[in-house]
Amino acid sequence: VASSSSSSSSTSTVIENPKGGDVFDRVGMLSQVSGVLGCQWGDEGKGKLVDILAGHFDIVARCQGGANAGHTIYNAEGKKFALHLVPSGILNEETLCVIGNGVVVHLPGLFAEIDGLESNGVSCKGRILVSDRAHLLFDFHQAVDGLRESERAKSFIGTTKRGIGPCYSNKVIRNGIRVGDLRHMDTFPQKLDLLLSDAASRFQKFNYSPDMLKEEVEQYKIYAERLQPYIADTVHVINDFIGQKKKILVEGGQATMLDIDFGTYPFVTSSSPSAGGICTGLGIAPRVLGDLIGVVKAYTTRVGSGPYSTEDFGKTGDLLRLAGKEFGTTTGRPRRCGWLDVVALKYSCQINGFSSLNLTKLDILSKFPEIKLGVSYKAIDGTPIESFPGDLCTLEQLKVDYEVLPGWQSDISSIRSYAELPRAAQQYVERIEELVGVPIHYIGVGPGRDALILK
Ligand code: 2SA
Ligand code: GDP
Ligand code: MG
Repeated sequence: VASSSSSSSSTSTVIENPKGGDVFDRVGMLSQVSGVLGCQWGDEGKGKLVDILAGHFDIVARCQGGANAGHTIYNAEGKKFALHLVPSGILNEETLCVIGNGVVVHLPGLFAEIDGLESNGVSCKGRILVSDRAHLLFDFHQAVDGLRESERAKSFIGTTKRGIGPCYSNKVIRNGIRVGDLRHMDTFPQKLDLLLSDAASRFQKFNYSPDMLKEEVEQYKIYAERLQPYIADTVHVINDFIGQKKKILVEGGQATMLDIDFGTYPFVTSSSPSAGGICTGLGIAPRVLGDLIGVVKAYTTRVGSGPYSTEDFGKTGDLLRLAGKEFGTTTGRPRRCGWLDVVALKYSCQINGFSSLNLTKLDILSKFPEIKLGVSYKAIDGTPIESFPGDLCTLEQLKVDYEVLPGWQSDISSIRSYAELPRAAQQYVERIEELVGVPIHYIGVGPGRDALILK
């Protein structure tokens, strides 16, 4: 989970507020129930913002996805942590971390993550709750993920092979096993047998034997005992906290463009990483949702297959990947890179109703003499496309119109106030705000906790 970092990460958590007053004025004013969600195709830097905001919230909760997520954060000493299931509030000692009902939980992975955190001095005892309604993701789901991908031949999705789709499939066809089922180990073998037999009948290459069931059941008896103190009715806990006026921060995994409904289907994940997923994945009523912060990288990256209109296959893409260290946190896969897609960002803002945005990795654009913004789409016959297309064919064929802005070509990574940013960097930020109609309140200029400008 953790490793020491050679990056220029922070040794302090102090963030200057250019408007004066307490450094956390703005952050402290966030709504009682707030959320941090990805605007693009994931890896925008959600984990970093959640880690920074966590000190102002009583609970940090995950509502969807599973160990496909990879959130990289740094502690005050600059030590790097890559989290997958554990919410990014865990480094803040006062914060309770909740894994909600909408998450799919791979117990061996969760325990490995907890062990890694504990061995790096992060206490998890009494600080993590796992919903009894969350679905269990078994090793066999990961095997099935691989088998399904190999069946798709050339149109593979490029999943993380963490078993996410197969586990959500079982949830939806209603033969899944939930965390709460671990309270009843007498009926567990029968349930698991049904699940494994189902997979075996579907996939010839899936070897299922009575020994396999026996071994898995024995293993899960041990896991059930270990998990026992973590299991909770998190719907009740969260709503109780809300009743006591305590603050909840929701951490999204993946992002809107990978949403099962709104993303570039079928090249999406199997959950709802957009605003609706907060309600269904935690049991939070829509009317108590407050500020939602959209996290958007200053350029675009995507890992896995599927259309992405501003992808750059040349030098720009390579330079962004190299400068931005764009490799998957979970799988290490190189991320596809290109300029910011404003059409997709507007669509994401529409779906989520973001109150503000966090523009991340602005420092990575410092290398470019000019910077492009993908501002509109047109069909191959030149007809303007007014909204983000819902069908793959149109998406794959469309052309993007770009606006070209001047670069600033100077290192901005140690700048901590908006006023000190080069004018060209400010113009880039302000042009995005103008095109999208949502204010950018947070600007990331480095991976460390302190590398954040409040605007
Ligand atoms: P899955 O595994 O079924 O959810 O894959 C379906 C698609 O969703 C994409 N996906 C992601 N995209 C970006 N980041 C993710 N997390 C890791 C990270 C990814 C990694 O933080 O870097 O390490 O490769 C993530 N999780 C899922 C996936 O690429 C498929 O396109
Ligand atoms: P997440 O999945 O959205 O939490 O993002 P990831 O952690 O997968 O990927 C974002 C990467 O960018 C991580 O390595 C972060 O440490 C890093 N990062 C976040 N914000 C910034 C920033 O403003 N500048 C730079 N240079 N790196 C950043
Ligand atoms: Mg990530």
